[in-house]
Amino acid sequence: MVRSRRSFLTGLASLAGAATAGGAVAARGPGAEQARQARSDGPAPRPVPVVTPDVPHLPFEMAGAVKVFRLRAEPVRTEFVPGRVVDAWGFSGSVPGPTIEVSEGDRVRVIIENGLPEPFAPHWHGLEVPIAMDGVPGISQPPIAPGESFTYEFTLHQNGTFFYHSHMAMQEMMGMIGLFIIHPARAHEPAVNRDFGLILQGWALLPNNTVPNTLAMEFNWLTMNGKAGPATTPLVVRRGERVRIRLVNLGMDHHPIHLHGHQFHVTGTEAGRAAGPFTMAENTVLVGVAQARDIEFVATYPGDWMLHCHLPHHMMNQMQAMVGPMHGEFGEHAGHRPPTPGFPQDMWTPMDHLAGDKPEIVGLPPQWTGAMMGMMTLVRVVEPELFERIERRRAELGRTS
Ligand SMILES: [Cu+2]
Repeated sequence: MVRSRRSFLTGLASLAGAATAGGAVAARGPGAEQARQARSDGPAPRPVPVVTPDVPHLPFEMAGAVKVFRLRAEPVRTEFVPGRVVDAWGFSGSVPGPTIEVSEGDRVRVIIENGLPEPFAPHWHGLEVPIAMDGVPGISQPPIAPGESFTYEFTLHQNGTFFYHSHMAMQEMMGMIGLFIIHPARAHEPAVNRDFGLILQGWALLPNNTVPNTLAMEFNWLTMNGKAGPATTPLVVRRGERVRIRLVNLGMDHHPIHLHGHQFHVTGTEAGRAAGPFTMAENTVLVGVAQARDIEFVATYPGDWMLHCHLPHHMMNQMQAMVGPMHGEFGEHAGHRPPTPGFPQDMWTPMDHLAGDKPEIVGLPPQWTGAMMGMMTLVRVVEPELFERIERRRAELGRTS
């Protein structure tokens, strides 16, 4: 039987009980539900499923007690924003690759097929697995030749934010990474109501080229889950909910990720859950290359809050095309010219048409896209009514990621 994303969610939800009763959480204020759970002698709070906007989950089937995943490394044509076509490499039709979501204690088998035109092997970043399963070509195994496959199998005794990626450096820069989320049997406390995963990537794409230049040292497209602002999908939460966002970086630059309007705590790294208590509040966390950072906060303040890399060049799209008098003459912002011709400092570029009509942007004001570029998304802290409206629309569209 093939287990879909939906059946995984159902399984988690049936275990979750009160942990997902978000409406009650909002009604009682920040942290109330978590505090109740901590005192309760009832069923242990179970983790909520992770949501990875714009990236699908990888389905699995059961072979006895083993969860069997099939993953194909292959070229993937994608778009960072509508119309910006990119010939990247990814897995099973997605860049980044589909999210593998499992639980501590699971026995997993991943059958990897190499659909690339060159040899390849995938590494399980942070996982403590037997050396034969480590995925390092030439060391732990021969590279997987084009058209061939290799089967990895191991038991998971960790939990946290992990990821898989090609262990060929230039293939990493073609996009070959995916999340590997391992939930604990019992949710870490205080339990979160929402759990998101975002992969941070940088790309070098010359104008009129669709193939990333993996040798370049200057990066002009910066993405979250394979999308650049304003095509990133906002993270929508109810006011009062406790939220976890898992940030993973694989590329050539480090990214200081900043959240507006709230303070958060870093509760985990690429090695799993950090030891509490978490006493250092921050609103900007540096996510270095090959690192993961889990941040958690209570969404206290209603509003549409930016979550973005704070490196100025990472807050723009294809920056060389924006320089000088070219900027401001075309498209939606025709007629808006920089106050000083020849200087690129004015980056205001409304481009609402690039955001589409996805449920997660319902209610945003016209021209909300004017400064939404690069490695940037929104955390929308909304009241229950708007939340339910967005969820209903997502359900109508069959959206689960
Ligand atoms: Cu950055």
